[in-house]
Amino acid sequence: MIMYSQRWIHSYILLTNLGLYLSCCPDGWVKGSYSCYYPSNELATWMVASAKCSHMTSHLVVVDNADENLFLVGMIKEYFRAYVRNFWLDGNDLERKGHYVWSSTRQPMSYRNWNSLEPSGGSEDCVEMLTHEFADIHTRGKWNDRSCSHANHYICEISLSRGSPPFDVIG
Ligand SMILES: [Ca+2]
Ligand SMILES: [Ca+2]
Repeated sequence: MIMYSQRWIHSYILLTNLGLYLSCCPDGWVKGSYSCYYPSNELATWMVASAKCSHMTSHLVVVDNADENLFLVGMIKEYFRAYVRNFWLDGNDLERKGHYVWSSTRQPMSYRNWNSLEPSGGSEDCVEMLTHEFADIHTRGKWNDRSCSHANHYICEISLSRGSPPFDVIG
């Protein structure tokens, strides 16, 4: 349903290599306040999802605050019927058990939105957002640690340059 333009991605790579920054989003990406987001239709393990985002010069989504979390919930809701499972975020505790970091920055999570009784640990090392499975009006948008080999949807993120001119050019 959501497509991104390969040509646009290549232009983006070229621009970022030149040290320039984006103020608009590639085709098929959804524009937020500070980032572009790509919610996948396909299902993938956390590792594959992370690699897919890297391939698009992006990373799995890093959720910085409640506003961003709320935006993502709204974005998923808009295309709700296209999805069947939950969405991978960039977080995991693969390096140090119980020490959750954002994989792309290796920074600890300053904002967290765990569901009650989560993270439950054990063999569950990757962070998903509840949107479909285990999701109801109270838990939608909350986070759960889950086996990294589970097949989920995922959200990729590209940061927009901050302090860009106050106009939006979409596409
Ligand atoms: Ca973010
Ligand atoms: Ca869990």
